[in-house]
Order: sequence, then structure tokens, then C-alpha cells
Amino acid sequence: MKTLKYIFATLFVTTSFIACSDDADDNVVVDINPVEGLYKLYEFSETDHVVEIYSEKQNLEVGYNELSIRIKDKVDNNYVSNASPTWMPMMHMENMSHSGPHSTLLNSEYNTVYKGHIVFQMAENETEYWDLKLNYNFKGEAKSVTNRIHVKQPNDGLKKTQVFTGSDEVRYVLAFVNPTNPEVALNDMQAVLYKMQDMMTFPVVENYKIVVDPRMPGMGNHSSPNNQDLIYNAATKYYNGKLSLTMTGYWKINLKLLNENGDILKGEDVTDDNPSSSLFFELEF
Ligand SMILES: [Cu+2]
Repeated sequence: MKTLKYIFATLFVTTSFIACSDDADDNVVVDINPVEGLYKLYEFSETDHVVEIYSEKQNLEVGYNELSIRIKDKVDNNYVSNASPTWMPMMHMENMSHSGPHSTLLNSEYNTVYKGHIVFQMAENETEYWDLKLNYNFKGEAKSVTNRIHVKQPNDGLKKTQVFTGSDEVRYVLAFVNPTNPEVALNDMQAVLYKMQDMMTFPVVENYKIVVDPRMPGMGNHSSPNNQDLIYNAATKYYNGKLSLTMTGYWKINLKLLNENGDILKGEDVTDDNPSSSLFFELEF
């Protein structure tokens, strides 16, 4: 009994101690790495600060790229929380320049990490390249820096981005977001849809619908049950639905894009005579 009391007493003291030390550390971030698991793709060094760019992927790739940005003060090595950054990706082609769809940059759950995404429509090549202009505040001064970035074709060679003209003569960019790790299950599916207003301006397209018809061309073009079409979410600005994958292998996710009136802007039904839509994503797992 004495031993038991001792154990309880020890436990109590230990617990209280942990609780106290937690309180004391409330305003100090200890042992939390806000960019844990991400690859640092770039470090753009300026005189008194450094801009860091992180991604879940090891390269910037054609398609949807979710990026995290931090700005480090070189004097005290602290990351700033009042930078209010904006960005503009730009591709310099032989005969013209254009931007690509990009979200705003927002503070994440950590106030020193700014998150957003860019959809690159094209990869760089020997004569054509991308750069990224960043505007932000550092110590009360407005900064603007432009740096070269490298955009590659994804290694798997699968189509996850579609740039096309709809039956309404509008240019659209549709990019696959999720599932990044597909499973034999009913997967949450996400995509982003932008239209090309001009070379520099790509507004989010709201309230359209993307019909989903996944097929396995290698297996009699069979489908899967319980898919849910992608519907626009005004809060997140993503299109969300469900993607049913009944086995591993190569899947062609046939798509149809419908405007708010239900007019088909791009894509066709899959039938015996028509094995695939002209609008699609590809997955292999
Ligand atoms: Cu281009």
C-alpha cells in the first residue's frame, strides 16, 4: 500500500510538473516544426532576409502545387509573421509571356507560414522558363523579388491537368488535387477549375459541375459504383466529390464539365462506341 501511495504521489507530481511547464511555454513554439515533412525547394537570399519555399513534392511540377512560404530575418533567424505576401508566377515563352492559375497566400495554422497553390500549365524547356515574383513586407518595407523557378513534367507521365477551350469558347484550366494517395475505396476527390481571362488573369470558376466516370480501359472499360460528381465549395474554392476505385491498376477518370445551366462545356459520355471522354484525368496505383 505504501508503494502504491508513493507511485500515485510521484505520478501526481510529475503530471503537475508537465502541466506547469506547458503553461509556461504557451507563447514559445517548442519542438513543433511547421514545415515538417515538406521539401525545401528554394531559398532566395536577400541582403537581410531569406525567402524559403516548401512543397510536398520534390519539384515544382505541371499541375497543382501546394506551396508553403516563410521569410527569415537574417539578423535574429526568426520567421516573420506580418509579411502579407502576394505572388505572380510567369512563364517566359519564345513569343510571349503568360501567368498561371494561383490562389492567394494565407497564413496557415502557423502565423509564420504562408500557404497557397499554383497550377502550372506547362513545363519549362531549353528556351522557355518560369519565374516567380513575390511581393511582401519586411520590417515595414515593401519588397518585390523575382526568381527563376523550375517546373518539370511529373515523373509518372499521367495526365492530371487539362487546358482546353469549352463549347462557350472560354479557355479553362482544370487540375487534379486529390486523392494524392488513392486507395481501393470511395476516395475523397478534389480538383480546381480556373478560366483564362487573359494571359495574366485566371479567376476561379464557381458553381460549375464536373461529372466523374472512372473506368479501367485494361479490363473491359469497367466502371465503379457510388461515384459523386464534383461540386463547388465556396468556402474552400475547390470542387469536391467522391471517386470510387474498386481495384488497383490504371484508371482513366472520364470527366464532363457542366456550367451552372447544365450545358456541357467539354467531355462526352463513355459508351460502347466511345470508350473515353476528351476530358479526363489518369491515375495509377
Ligand atoms: Cu507557357
